[in-house]
Amino acid sequence: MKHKHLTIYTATLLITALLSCNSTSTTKQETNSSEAALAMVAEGNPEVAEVTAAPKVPAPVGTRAAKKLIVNLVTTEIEGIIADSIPYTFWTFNNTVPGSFIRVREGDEVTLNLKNDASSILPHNIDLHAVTGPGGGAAATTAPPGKEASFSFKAINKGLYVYHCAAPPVPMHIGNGMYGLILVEPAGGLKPVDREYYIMQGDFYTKASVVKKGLMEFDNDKAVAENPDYVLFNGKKGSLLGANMIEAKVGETVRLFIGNGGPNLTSSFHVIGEIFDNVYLEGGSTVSHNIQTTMIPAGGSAIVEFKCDVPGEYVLVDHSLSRAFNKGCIGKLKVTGEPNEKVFSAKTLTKE
Ligand SMILES: [Cu+2]
Repeated sequence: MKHKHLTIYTATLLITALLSCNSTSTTKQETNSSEAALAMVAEGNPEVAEVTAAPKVPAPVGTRAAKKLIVNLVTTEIEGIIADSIPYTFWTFNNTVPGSFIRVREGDEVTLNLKNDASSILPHNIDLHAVTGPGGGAAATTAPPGKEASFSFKAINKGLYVYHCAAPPVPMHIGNGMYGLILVEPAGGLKPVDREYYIMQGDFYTKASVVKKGLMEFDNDKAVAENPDYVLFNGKKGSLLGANMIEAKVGETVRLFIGNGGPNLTSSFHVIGEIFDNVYLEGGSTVSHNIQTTMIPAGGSAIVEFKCDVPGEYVLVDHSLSRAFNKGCIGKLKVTGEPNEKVFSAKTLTKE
């Protein structure tokens, strides 16, 4: 017995030592990663980056070297439909909620040009969480209506980051839809998958506009109380339903870039009938496996990956379910292909 105890004790010590050694080296590697990205030289002439409206994402960076990129965004104040033919005054980056998806590689040197459309009433700017520097670029890019402002940054930390307008009052600018995602891919790129989609959750607080009959606009009292009328994927009820469902085929791997613009609520992101094989927690470098629901803070993100094993319609929700079933936070992934009855069989047993 004594010998057995000693063996278990020795084994425990060994495992503890290995684990602590591993965690030390991981930390060191991560520190060196941003240092390595900082040292990368982005050569050649600047190129205009491809940006996309949700649920589409730009092409992966693949194996290309670090380069110089130009990202052009326009801020606008426009009327759009929030739900059931109800118009709402959205404030946007590139006329969409969420704003355009930006995809860069670590080590890239990015010049961001922010033009505030001449039809705007207020100044706007951009704070990118992927930026290391004061305000994430907010002060540097503050532009009155009709003006343009620019700044440059080097993408030194890989991950999936939120960007948003940070002009005061900030909750109002975000609450009107001024947010989006920027992905900083690692050198060599993320592992290829069959399908990638861009989805952002936001909470919306509405009241009747005094400017135009029937039009809705931001309600500050409801925002302060954190009691939204709508919680939505991609800025519109039904944006991922019916003809707008995202799609995949049986056997394909799917990667979702999920963001939460807020301005207030934390999301409990879940896909009914799927288990996430991989989740890049909070959009960072820690990858967890076999996750049912992942928490996405306001101003945060997650990358989720899974393989589609059987056909059907899979419902995307914030698992704070009143938001899904009463406030609009619901979407669908349609998977087509052959059934696999080993994985799932819908045969029901009837009792006489
Ligand atoms: Cu703004």
